[in-house]
Amino acid sequence: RNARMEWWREARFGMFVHWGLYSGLAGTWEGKSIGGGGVEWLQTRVGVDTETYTKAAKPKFVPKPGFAKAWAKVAKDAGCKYVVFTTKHHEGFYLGDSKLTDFDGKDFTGRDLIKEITDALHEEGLKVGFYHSIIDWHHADYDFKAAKGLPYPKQAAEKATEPRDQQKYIKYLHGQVDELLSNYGKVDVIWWDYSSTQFDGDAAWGAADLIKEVRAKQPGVIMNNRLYRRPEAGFSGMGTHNVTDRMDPQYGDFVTPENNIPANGLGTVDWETCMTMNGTWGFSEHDKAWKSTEKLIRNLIDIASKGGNYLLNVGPTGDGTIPPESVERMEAMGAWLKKNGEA
Ligand code: FUL
Repeated sequence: RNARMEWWREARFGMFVHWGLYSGLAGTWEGKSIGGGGVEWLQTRVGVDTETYTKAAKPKFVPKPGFAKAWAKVAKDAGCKYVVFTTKHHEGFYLGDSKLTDFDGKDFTGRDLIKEITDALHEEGLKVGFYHSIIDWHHADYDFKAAKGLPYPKQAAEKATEPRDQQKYIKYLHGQVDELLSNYGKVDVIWWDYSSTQFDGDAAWGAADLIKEVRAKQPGVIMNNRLYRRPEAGFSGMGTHNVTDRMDPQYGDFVTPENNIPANGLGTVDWETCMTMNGTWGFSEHDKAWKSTEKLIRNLIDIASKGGNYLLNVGPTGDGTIPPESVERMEAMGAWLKKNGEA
């Protein structure tokens, strides 16, 4: 474990990217803002089924040529050592070319977008992380009833009369993870998202097997612990309670609090704070509440000084453009790091 964690412990700064079908919708449904917060949840927030959602979202998701190179450059110039991007978010849309579904980049755009992004990151010498959602609002066997309490689009639930077989979904999830580890060369991080308090991660997602499968295929991969429920590890309301003395490699390698790191850090536990630059992970045309560059630099110093990594999010638009406000902030952080001899 120490061997695979070495680069990560030195890295300190990474770029997070939330990009999917929701990006083109930009936090707007039927001409109105869906409100603040994570607009990548648009489908559940407005309650629609996949068909309705896809019809609106697909025409607005049009990746421009070379978008991935631009991402890689922004990250590199900012002094990031790694990039974690959404290979699939809760909506279920897979950015690559999957044999297991046609709800993917290849079928929608004719391109394997995961490959484009991964190649671009490798060219810049950046480490590659895959955020992969274990929640899936699209898959016909994703059992939202078994997934007690995990949000699921209401209208979709009403329409779902066919029985669902979570075992089939688990097979699909594991199969797609295998594709992720087979098709894009070396993977450095898998960032699972997310199990919740109610779950037995093993029964719901085949969590223990998933971790074993990843390790068998690519032993160097570093994983977060969001496959499990509290208190074993897991999604702890984005906080850090209950995880400090419980981080065991069988649950993953690091924890992912979003804030509130105690003054002395988290002892021997490896952690990474992920954060938005405004108030949403996915792109919103309404959210202009950008954190100041000074604030972001202070966060980086604070987190690094307590022994953590800072995974700072950008949410590109439907054509893959990182908003200028984000680019500007990333550039300023890079300039600061250079001046202070860190990049
Ligand atoms: C959460 C997700 O539900 C959000 O949409 C976002 O991806 C955040 C980083 O993690 O669990």
